[in-house]
This record gives sequence, structure tokens and C-alpha cells, in this order.
Amino acid sequence: MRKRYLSTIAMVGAAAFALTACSSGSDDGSDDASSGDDSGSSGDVITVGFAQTGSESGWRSANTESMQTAFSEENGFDLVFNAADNDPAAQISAVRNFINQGVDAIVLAPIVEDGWDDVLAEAADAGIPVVLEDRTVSASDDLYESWVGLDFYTEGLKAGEWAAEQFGDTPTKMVVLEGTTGSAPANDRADGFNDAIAGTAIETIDSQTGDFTRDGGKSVMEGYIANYGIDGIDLLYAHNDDMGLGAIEAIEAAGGVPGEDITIITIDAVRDGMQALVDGKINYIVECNPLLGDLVSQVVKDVLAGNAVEKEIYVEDLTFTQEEAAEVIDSRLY
Ligand code: GYE
Repeated sequence: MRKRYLSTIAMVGAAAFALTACSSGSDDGSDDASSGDDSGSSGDVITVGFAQTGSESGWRSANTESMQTAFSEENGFDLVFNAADNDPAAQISAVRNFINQGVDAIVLAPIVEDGWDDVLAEAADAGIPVVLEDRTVSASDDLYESWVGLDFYTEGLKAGEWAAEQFGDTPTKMVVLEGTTGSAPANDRADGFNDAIAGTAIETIDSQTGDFTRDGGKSVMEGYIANYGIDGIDLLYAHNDDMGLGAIEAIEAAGGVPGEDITIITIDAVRDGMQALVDGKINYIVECNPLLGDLVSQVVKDVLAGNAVEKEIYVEDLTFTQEEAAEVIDSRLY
């Protein structure tokens, strides 16, 4: 499948375009504040219900901030924000509430991939467009307008390629800290990594979910250390920085040296993760850019204005070794 990626530069361009579009007033000069049509034409406030996953990680905090900044009053939005605390049923109820409230559009960061068919169909019946950001759903793409996010499979693949390069033919015992079970990034990051290490001497000795949280990563890693010992583990692949950071605490508490006794690969490249990489406690990070707000808000405006939008908008991710992290850490935006 061919994918179109937007680099960070293109994202800045898109943001600049969004600002221009906002400040240029009506496109045809005929916009009338009394038209009663609040479907996104300039001058009218757009009410958007945003169903966020929760607040499980540093990535999530940066994503929420980016969304709140983009969907601000100054930019013409009234944002109704809901964070579902990682509970899929609560997130479905939040979307249903948005439908009942009659918001102009719904933005959804789905906790898990499955279970969205009914409520997305209800939104469609109510004539409320849905835009997905960050994670994907298994439901038909007829049920939403567009999805803006990252290529989780390629993130896993890049992480696995680095592992294959480092360990290749050397017998290597790996443990995995998986993200939230059933979430798109947990599924795809596992698939990408496994494809990249196929045929190498890297053996997955254990793989459990740490739910994308620091506490989850720490407690699952404590269990791994109790079962296999620091010496029985060569490599840790954590599906996000926060779980890796929790695992680092567990390794240090057990008297191990993270990044030396156990090589650690994570995904996200949030500030604390990058600092641990610079400090030598993590060995490699694949980026996952959380700053999606400007792109998503532009898509929402386009959809409500009746403009054609891409079904999938991918944002490109970078990768960082310890040396590369040291060079860029001061200029990172999150
Ligand atoms: O990697 C993790 C967060 O869905 C891409 O969710 C996101 C993931 C991110 O909790 O830190």
C-alpha cells in the first residue's frame, strides 16, 4: 500500500495554511453571521467533541495539549473535551453523549480498534462527521471522514530493524512491554517488530501488557526480573517510552544497569524518554509525533466546509540513537 506522509515541515506548512485560512475571512465574501449555519464557515463557532483515550503517558499529555491549542476559541472552536481513562466502554458513551448534544463534529482517539461500528453509524445517522486522530479502528472507513496519525507498523519495523542490526546472529533473550491490549499501536508495533526480527537469533521469552503507563511498565518488568533475573534478559522492547521508563526503575531497584545489562528500545521520543536515551539508560527510540492538533483541526474545518479530505493522513516519524538524541534534545517540542 502506498502511503502519503507529511514531514514536520509539511505540518508547519499545514498549520500556516490553517492560520491563513482562518484569518482571511469568508472565502467568497458572502458569509453572514446571521446565516444560522455553524457548519464551519468563518465567523461561526464550531463545536467539536473530542473523545481522548485518557492520560496514560507523556505522549498523551503532549497530544492533548496540541489538540486543545489547535481547537481553541481564538481559532473558532468550542471544544468539548472528554478523557475516558483508558476505558473503552466509557469512551463509547462519551461519543454517544456528543451525538446527543448535537456537536458539529466529533474527533476520536480510539482506545481500542474494535467495537466502534454501532456508535459510528449512529453519528453518521445524526449527520455528525467523525475524524479520527492518533489510533485507528477496525470499522469500515465509510463510517468516518478521515484519520490523522502515525504509521505504527513502520515504527515497530524500525525498532526491530535496529534490534536485528545490533543482535542479528547473537542468541538474544528479549522481553516485551506491550501497549494497551487491542489498541492499534500495540497491535501494529508488535507486528512490525516481529517482521523485522524474523530469522534472527532474537527470541521473545515473554510479552505482556503494561497498558502504556509507567506504573504498568514497572510492575511487569519487576515480574520479568523475578522470573528470569537481570542476567536472563538481554533486550527489552517497550511499545512506549513511559513503560520503558518504568522498567528502568525496576531494573535499577534490582541492582541492574539499564542500557548496559539490558538493551532498551522504546517508541515515542517524548522529553523524559529522550533524556533517558541521552543518559545511556535507553539505547534507541523510534519517534511517534503527538503534535497532530493543527492538522486535525484543519481537516475538521475542511470537512465542515464540504472540501474533499484525504482518508488517511500519515505524519512521518524519526529515529534516534543516543548520539543523535544528544544533538537534538534541546530543540524538541515535546
Ligand atoms: O505511543 C503511547 C500512548 O496511541 C500513539 O498511546 C499513541 C500511543 C503512544 O499512550 O505513549
